[in-house]
Amino acid sequence: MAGTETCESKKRKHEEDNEDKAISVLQTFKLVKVLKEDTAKKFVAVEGRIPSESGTGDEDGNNKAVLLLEKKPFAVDSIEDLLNSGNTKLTFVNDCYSNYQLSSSKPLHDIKVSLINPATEKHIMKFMEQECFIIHETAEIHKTITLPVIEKQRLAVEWVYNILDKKAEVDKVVFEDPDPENGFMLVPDMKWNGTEIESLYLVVLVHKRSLKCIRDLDQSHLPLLKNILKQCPRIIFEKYGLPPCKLRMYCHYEPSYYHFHVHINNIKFDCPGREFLRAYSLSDIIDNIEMKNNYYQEKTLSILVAENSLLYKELKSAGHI
Ligand code: M7G
Repeated sequence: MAGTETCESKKRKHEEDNEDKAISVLQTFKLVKVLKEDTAKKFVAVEGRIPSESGTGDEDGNNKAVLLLEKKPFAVDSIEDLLNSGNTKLTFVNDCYSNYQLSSSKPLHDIKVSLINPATEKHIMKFMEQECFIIHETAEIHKTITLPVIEKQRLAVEWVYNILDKKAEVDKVVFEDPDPENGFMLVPDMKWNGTEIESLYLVVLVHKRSLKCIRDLDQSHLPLLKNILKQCPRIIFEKYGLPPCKLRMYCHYEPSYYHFHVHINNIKFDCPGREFLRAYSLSDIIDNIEMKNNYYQEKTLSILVAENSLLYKELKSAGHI
């Protein structure tokens, strides 16, 4: 018994040390440039440098890093607290209209910070404001241009394998179906804080590692897709009380990460990436494959290509742009 306790407390101490380390890393961040800013969404993505611990950084010993900062939504049930929580200055008044500047010390004004360290050029590109073009990707373009580019330059999916292997986010897993063919893990997306139902966002990661994206899907994957479509809404309703008719379930094409996954979010949530050019509804995917086995191998798919990407360069030199 005493041995178990010592083991537990050692584990806790180790976790606390890791947390302290992760927090102090954030404090060493030096800003290089703004990659993208969205004042309406109160979001900014910046590139910076962080001293490398492994000695793998640049000549100054720094890693490239990407930092994403986003103001969190208001907690409506604390509005009265907020109004009484700090310095209030009147900035405008006319008839029944008035504006105030309220500086609150309440956590209502917390900021969600995401750090990618070390960040690759691909990460930096992903968050950089860029000119984008629509390309109609035929099966032939996919085979001869897109696939070789993906092979050369895709973002690592270590974070996915860490979840599937239970090395990361272990305490966050909402549900697991362990079947290697038709099973999956359901976890909160890192974009979501896990509490506000208005912005509910989960991601389904399939166990089958050979599946990369919707282009790989055919009728042999229908049991997997139907399993996700059937189980996830039920689990989400049981855990979060949000009914199936309030859920958006879709895949991205092209995705950023080539391990097959499904996005699930609250239809109320105005989340990035739900726009028609990238989002393919899971139920439509199932229907299309049921009608035609090789639908996604043959279909021309519209994709958004960023000007600074290798894909853009290759498509341009092949005369597709
Ligand atoms: P995607 O369609 O490949 O690319 O989706 P996108 O990021 O352009 O949408 C990957 C999804 O996985 C996104 O919604 C990410 O927010 C989410 N995600 C990315 N990472 C690195 C993690 C992670 O480490 N943990 C979790 N839980 N979600 C992640």
